[in-house]
Amino acid sequence: MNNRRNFLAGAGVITAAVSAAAVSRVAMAALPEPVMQTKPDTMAPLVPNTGRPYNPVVTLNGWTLPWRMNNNVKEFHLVAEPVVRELAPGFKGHLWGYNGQSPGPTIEVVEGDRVRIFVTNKLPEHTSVHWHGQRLPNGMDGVSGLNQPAIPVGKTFVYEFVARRPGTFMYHPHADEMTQMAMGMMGFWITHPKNKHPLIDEVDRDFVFLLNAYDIDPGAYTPKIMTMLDFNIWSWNSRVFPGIDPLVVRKNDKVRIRMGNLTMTNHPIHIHGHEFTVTGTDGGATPKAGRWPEVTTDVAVGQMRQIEFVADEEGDWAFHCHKSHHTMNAMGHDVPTLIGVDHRDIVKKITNVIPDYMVMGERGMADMAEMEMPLPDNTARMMTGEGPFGSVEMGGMFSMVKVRKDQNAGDYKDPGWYKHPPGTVAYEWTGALPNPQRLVSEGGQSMKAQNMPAKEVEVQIRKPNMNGMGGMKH
Ligand SMILES: [Cu+2]
Repeated sequence: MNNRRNFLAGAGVITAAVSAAAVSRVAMAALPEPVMQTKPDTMAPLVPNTGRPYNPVVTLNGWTLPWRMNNNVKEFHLVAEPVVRELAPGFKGHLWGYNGQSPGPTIEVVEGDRVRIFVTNKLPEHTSVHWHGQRLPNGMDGVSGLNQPAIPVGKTFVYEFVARRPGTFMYHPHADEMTQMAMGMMGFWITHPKNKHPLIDEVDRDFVFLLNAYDIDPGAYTPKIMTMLDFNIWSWNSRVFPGIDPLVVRKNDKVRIRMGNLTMTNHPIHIHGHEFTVTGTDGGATPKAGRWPEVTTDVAVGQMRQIEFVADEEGDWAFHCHKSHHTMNAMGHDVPTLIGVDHRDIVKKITNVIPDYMVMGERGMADMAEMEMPLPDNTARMMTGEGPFGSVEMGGMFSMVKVRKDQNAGDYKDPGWYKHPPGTVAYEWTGALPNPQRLVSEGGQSMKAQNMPAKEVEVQIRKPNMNGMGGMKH
């Protein structure tokens, strides 16, 4: 979780870097000094002090890359390199990224800016950078082999183009893509409108993050790069709940959240307590006639979505991917459903042989959140996160929009848990419970009575090596 001190420290790092970059003519002929940032905290928005003005975004558990102006060209320096990223407290990944982190820093420019990006390759193999969604000269598009030779190990290439279209974009390698994206190489790009834009509203808070996924065995540090679909770490900006910072807003703020999907499956992103509209994609601002209220929007692979809403309901509102296995951390999932099976006797016998043996899910999976099973070092609990009423039983792609009436403008620090007004929290019924009529009478609406012969026992025996049974994946 971030706190005010981290914000100020982050802002300090960035300010120092910007002023250090304002140097002599000789130095201007050289590369801009790369700025590094290795902490996983959400850094304060980088307010521009050169170039055209704009309202900066906030990168969830990330930061914006400082630039220097060189004869009216905005110069950035990206360094592609191996990084150690804390995915959640106690869980680190050995990833690849840019300038000390995965994802790389957010790049923010203004429509009409001429942009020059130096890319230094410190990876053990060649790379390139594709500027997803941009209008640019073909030779700047970054597909290695097609638009340019790949950037060899140890070399620096220069990309230069005018940011022609305002909107929400991203960048990622287009060389050995499956490996490099599975290792965490990606970043966000915002082109702000240069004038008031009829389809781009000014907002009070503007959050950005990338949806990404890894396959890291519990106890391991390096993602398995040959995984195509069966990922086990579902992250936002290479962080998993409870490591993802909340999106903190002031009541009645107009809020924009921009997301891009660089995983290998789609993510229905869902907000509680509010409705939003999708106001733009990586194709640009959505025409007003094509906007409608939603509480969930599907972000398909390679897509970006920007959603907007007025945060007019106070509270701690869940904000998450609606695929329930994407709000869990690493787990074994090749296991049968055991709900309703009482196997206490057999477990006792097995634990005589294997002391750590544990049966999952005979009453549902909720006991996973509190399980006492020893975890290997360097992993995140499958379902976790302490809330004001107990375990939140979540992991992965889960965070909260925290709406507070007393949050100051521009203040992103976590206000703690929402204090519910008396009488507004679900409570236990302590009166009499009448017997439900429908369950007592056989027949009526009951499916069991109408369509199925009543059985005393509802257990299916799985025989090994039957087609479609043993070893079946989800
Ligand atoms: Cu998802």
